[in-house]
Amino acid sequence: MTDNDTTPAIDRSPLAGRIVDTLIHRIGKDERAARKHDWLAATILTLRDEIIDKWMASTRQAHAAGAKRVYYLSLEFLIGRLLRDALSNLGRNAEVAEALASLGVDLAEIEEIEPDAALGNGGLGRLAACFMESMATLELPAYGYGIRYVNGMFRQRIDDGWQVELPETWLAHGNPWEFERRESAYFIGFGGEVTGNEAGHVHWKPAEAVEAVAYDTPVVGWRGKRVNTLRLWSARAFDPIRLDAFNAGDHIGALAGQARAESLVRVLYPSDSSSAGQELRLRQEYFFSSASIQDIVRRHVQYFGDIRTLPDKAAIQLNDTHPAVSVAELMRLLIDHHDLPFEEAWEVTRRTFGYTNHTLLPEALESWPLPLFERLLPRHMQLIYAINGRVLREARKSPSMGDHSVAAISLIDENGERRVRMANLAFVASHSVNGVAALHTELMKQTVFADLHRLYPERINNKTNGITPRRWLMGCNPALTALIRDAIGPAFCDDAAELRSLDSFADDASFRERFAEVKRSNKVGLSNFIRESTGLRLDPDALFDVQIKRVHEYKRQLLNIIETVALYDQIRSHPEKDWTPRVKLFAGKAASSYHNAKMIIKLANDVAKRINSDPSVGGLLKVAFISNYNVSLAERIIPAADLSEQISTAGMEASGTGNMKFALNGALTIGTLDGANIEIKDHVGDENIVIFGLTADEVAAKRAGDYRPREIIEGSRELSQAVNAIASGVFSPDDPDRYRDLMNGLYDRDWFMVAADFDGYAAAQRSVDARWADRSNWQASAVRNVARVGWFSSDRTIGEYAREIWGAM
Ligand code: 4GP
Repeated sequence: MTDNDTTPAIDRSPLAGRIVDTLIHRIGKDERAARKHDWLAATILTLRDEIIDKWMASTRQAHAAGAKRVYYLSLEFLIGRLLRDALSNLGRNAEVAEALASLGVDLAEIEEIEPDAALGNGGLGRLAACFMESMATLELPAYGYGIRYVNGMFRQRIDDGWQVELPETWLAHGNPWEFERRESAYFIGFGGEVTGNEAGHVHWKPAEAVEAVAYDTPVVGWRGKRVNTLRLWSARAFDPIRLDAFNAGDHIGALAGQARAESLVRVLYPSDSSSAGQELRLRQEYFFSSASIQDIVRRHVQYFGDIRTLPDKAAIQLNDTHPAVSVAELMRLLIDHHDLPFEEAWEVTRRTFGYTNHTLLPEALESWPLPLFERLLPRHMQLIYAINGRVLREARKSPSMGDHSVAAISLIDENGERRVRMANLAFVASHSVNGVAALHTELMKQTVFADLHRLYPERINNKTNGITPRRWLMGCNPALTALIRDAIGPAFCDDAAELRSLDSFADDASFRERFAEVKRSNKVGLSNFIRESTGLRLDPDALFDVQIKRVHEYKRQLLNIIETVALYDQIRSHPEKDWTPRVKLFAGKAASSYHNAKMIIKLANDVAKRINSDPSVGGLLKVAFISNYNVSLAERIIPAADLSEQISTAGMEASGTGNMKFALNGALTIGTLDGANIEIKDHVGDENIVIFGLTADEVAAKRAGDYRPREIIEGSRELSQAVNAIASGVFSPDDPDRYRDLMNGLYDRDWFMVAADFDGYAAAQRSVDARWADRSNWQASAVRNVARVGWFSSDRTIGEYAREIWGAM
């Protein structure tokens, strides 16, 4: 940073002294040579030193109390940056900013260069991160377990409108947050054979093995009351180099073992709703499940002695089915290593596990070809057969279970190529199975788990998702936080439900004005960012209409884009009308193998290019696709949004959590009756949300019946004009056929009901225009949104998990 020679040492606080000391003695740089990354690392390491004391105290306390521990197993943790969060949760922001300033370093600037830890694809991974923070806040002794991917979610670049995927190198400058725990290493085997002896002891002799090594990151709860551990596994070969091979001249081959081990933790699979289907993915799942279960069992035996008391002292939550093989792994350890009889092991397992389902999309329901599973995990396959036998016998006893139901319950899918059904395994092995929003939970009972639900009617329960208000209000929107504190005092910082007191301020004109000023200044900030990164100039007084999330057909970015095109047509045909100036913002990544999602990104960019350069819309409409959507970008965009697009095909978005973040920051939702939108509507009130479109039942009925999208498109002038314009190359003159297939998909099938919902959506958008015209009413609604969504705090959600599933509170 700056040359600090002139900074007099006497002005420095002890904290500033500690940061410099860290810089010199742990980074090995003096102030003159230090670059921004060095200051960032020195600041984090200094803070980490202080966190360690609390961390150890937390562990000691849980140990002394003999407390039950919660283990959250997740293949994804989308944690984002940690410094700002940690500082704010420790209440050290001002002090650290001041100390750094005395060293000529700007805290905000170094916060900005902290890489995003993007170890997840989307909602499920971000939920895991919010949950980690809330568990620490509620002072639950909890561990998160996952994989330390070397390359997390890919970095997205937009080249000529196309998504290009680049490796994300979040570890390039090292990771000052983490501790490598060389002593916490486990043997993870694959393949080989299973033998038994006369005494009935089973022995699995794996053909290959790697070592799982733990890396721990502290997770600081609000007010620093408790610090929990996020333990991520990395892989190492037992023989990092085969010297015989090396000395014989095979320099590459000598390192193959290490390369194979590393490949296990190299990448996060870039898919959030289609199972990757690769052997490597199954290996990853087993690798982290086995390491985590071994660690949990070791800790329990060390502290409590008797493995049979595991369910009293440990609750293991499976974040979707990715860690479901843990069930078989625990059974294996209990039976083969701890000599429990099968029935007793099963009882321990079932009482220990809970399973959360995050999506009903059929392509996301994981199943593995049986031969693959058996080859990789022969002992686990035996145990799964044994579990299956037990479950099916139970099912057969129930008179209401016919052959069809028994086949649906089976852990083995016998239709076509035989496969192991991970969702069924997770379901039968858990004492609790939960959905993530009320509608989703109902649909779980009616659809994918209908038969399992009849067999075990007590098992399915709902836990509506939540978000941490520390990151998603206090961290990302300090101006709004200060305004709220001014109005209602600080109680909401400790309990988001207290936001309710803000409700009456919706009627206070002067408060509304200040509220509007905060929003405007956030919009100015975002506009500046967009101008700097794309060159596009935006009017901060226009309505900022935002859709940011993974790009997927069911989330219907396409509906939004087509409506944008229709609006563009209308503005051009009727320039005399009083149009609402709008900015349409998009951001999101498409899975690399998902063709249509990538075409939708290109279309958004093509439409943006055309509209933004057309003088005839007179600046009334601008469209921007912001590249590389991630947690930090969301933190920047959400506080600046006026309108939140939550327009999935009803029945397909399990919950959504972006919807909650926008409402908490004073955006109105335009949305379908899907996922948690329904509960958001119940909380904010019908008059403070814009709902349109088919219900989940109507979608199901249409799909089962005679849905004819072509007739609908042809019957709607606006829609057919927009679809035809796109299909005929108006937005892709360089390649007029580019969108023909995408549009034909709407005419011919339209599985996601874009056509059916178009008119309703367009009408809802015009009602948004009308609301926006009455600005004080709009602001009042925005204030009411903030005031009424405190319930969607992940503290509330975690409280429910802790009491109703984990028995840990
Ligand atoms: C997501 C769901 O699509 C989203 O609706 C939900 O809010 C989120 O989980 C958290 O529960 N699912 C995934 C996934 O991210 O990979 O299945």
